Parts: sequence; structure tokens; C-alpha cells
Amino acid sequence: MGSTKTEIGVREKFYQDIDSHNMAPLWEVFRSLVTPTPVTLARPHCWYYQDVRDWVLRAGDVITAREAERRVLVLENPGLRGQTRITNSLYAGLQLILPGEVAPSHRHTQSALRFIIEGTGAYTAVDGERAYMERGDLILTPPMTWHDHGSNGEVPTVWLDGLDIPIIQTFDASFLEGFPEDSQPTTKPEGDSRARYGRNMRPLDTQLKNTSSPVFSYPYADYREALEKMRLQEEWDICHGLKMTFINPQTGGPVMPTIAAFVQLLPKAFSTSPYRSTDASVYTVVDGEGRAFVGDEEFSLTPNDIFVVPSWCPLQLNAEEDLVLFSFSDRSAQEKLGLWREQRGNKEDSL
Ligand code: 1HN
Repeated sequence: MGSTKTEIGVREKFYQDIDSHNMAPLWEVFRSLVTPTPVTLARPHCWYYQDVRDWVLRAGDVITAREAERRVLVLENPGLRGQTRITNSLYAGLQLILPGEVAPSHRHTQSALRFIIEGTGAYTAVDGERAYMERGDLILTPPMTWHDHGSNGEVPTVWLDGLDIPIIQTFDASFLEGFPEDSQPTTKPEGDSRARYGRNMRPLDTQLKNTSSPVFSYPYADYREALEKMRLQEEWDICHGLKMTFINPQTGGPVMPTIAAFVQLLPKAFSTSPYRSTDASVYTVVDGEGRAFVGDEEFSLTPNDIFVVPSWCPLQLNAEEDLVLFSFSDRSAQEKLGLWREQRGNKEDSL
């Protein structure tokens, strides 16, 4: 055995011996686990809508929404292929609903949001209330809310899905239940939750779980009008232009326990200062044209393009026309865990 020792070394022999006891030396991996700043395999990437749209529509030729349960093409980060994720902590996909189709009702512990890319006449039902969806609308399906989708329209509807699937995977906390029927019964009139909680009032003496927003539809028309009103003040943040976060009206905090959602306006010719934060973010172009510089990559942006900014990767945006961007991230989870950090501007040229 002495020769073995010299051939493979004392340490390697030790590692082999402890391996059979399901133990491993921390010191071999410590520096790759506990890094001075975030290190990620996720890469900056842009899915140009003109390149992917046709594939999303063609998914409609190969499977029905009912058969698929959810007919989605997953946007896989090129650095994380095969892992069904767009960032290390978030999942994103493009979902297609065709006229007359139903995506059956279910509920799960994962939080989900949808951002409508195109189409009209489709709805999502959440806990007995339907919300019809138009381009640019944000729809939430918070954890364990029953949800199904359908379309009474005449054109295909496509939306961007964002879910916290990898976070729930990390916690091994996935539960899924199917509803006995495809579509849940409608028990509330359209707009009910907005009337109760989305008008700067709430019903007296309500005991609510406040982990997620009770409002689940945030229409484009509302936030777009708000942005246009606010822009008159000309108070532009150097890193974000005019950026708003969608809130849970019960708390003023983010819309769901893990996922936060944002919208921002950059006026034509505005150029942001470099910015980075620990929450990797998924962006989509709502209106306008511009450029995104993400790490070493440069993306030329037009409406419906989707791009991902990895954790701690510098982002700089140029608006060539008035540019409206929607984005979501795991900032909600990171803030709860005391992890979230940002770095604004060119501090010591370190960005
Ligand atoms: C889900 O429930 C939807 O409801 C979309 O539209 C994508 C991906 C994984 C797990 C659940 C939806 C999903 C999902």
C-alpha cells in the first residue's frame, strides 16, 4: 500500500477512504463555493421575438394545450442548458393559447407571473375570477391559487411566463394539485379583486394572507398612463430612468413572496449609467427601441424581445426611442433573506 500512497498521494488516498463514508474535504471546494463576489454559469442572452415567434406558434401544431397541460417553450439560459431555467433561480417560458383552447386548472406551490406579449381574448382565471389579458398586462398566479387559462378570442395569444421553479426545487417544496374539471367555476365577477384591493381601499376587518398580492391583474393601460404622467417631472434616475415596482397593496412590498416585478421608462436618447445587482433579471421590451449592454454582450432591442441579465452582471441601457421595459427577478426572496445588493454607476471603474 506504500506505493499506492506515493502514486496517488496521501491526501488522495484519504479522500478515497472518506468517500465511502459519504464525506468529502471542504478545503478542496471552499474557494469555489464561497466567492468574494457572485459567480454564475448563467450568461447574458437575448431571445429576439422575430426569431422565436414562429417556433412558439408551431408548438400549436404539435400538441394541444390540454394535452401539454401548459404549452410552453422554455427559455433556457445558454449557460444552464438542460436545467429548465433562465437564471439560476428563475424559470421563464413562452406560452401559447389558441382560440377555443383551455389549459386545465391546477394549483402549485410555485409562484407564477405572466406578461402578455401578443393576442387578445384570452383569460386567466385565478381562484374563481377571470382576468382577460391584453398585450402588456401583468397577471399573477400566487402560490397555491387555482389557475387555468383559456381563449375566447380569434387570434393566438402568447405570453411570457416567469416562475420560481428552481427556488422551490432548492427547498424540495413542490406540491401540485389538479382541479376536478378543466375550467374552475367562475365565482366572482371580473374585476372583483381589483375593486376590493386595487383602489387604495380594502374591505374592513379582512384577515388576509399578505404574502402575495390579492390583486392579480396589473393592466398595461394603467401603468403606461402613470409613467406618462410621472415623466412630466423629468426626474430621471441615472441607472434606471423612471422605474416602478409593482406592489402588493397590503404591504407596499413586492407582488409575490419570491418574485418582484418592475416597469421602467427611458425617454428617447436616454443612456443609463452602468448598474448591477445580485438579483438576476429577465427583461422584455414593451414599447420602443434601444440597446442593452449586458456584460460583454450587446443586444439591439425591439418590442417583445426578451433578455436576461445574470446576477452581478453590469447592465447599461440606451433608448433610441421612448423605451418601456418590463422585468422580473428574485429580489423579493433576496430581500427577505438579507442578500440583496446593488452597485450603481462607475464606482472606481469596477463595473
Ligand atoms: C404553470 O402552472 C404555468 O399556469 C406555466 O401557465 C408554466 C411551468 C412549470 C410549472 C407550472 C401556467 C409552468 C407552470
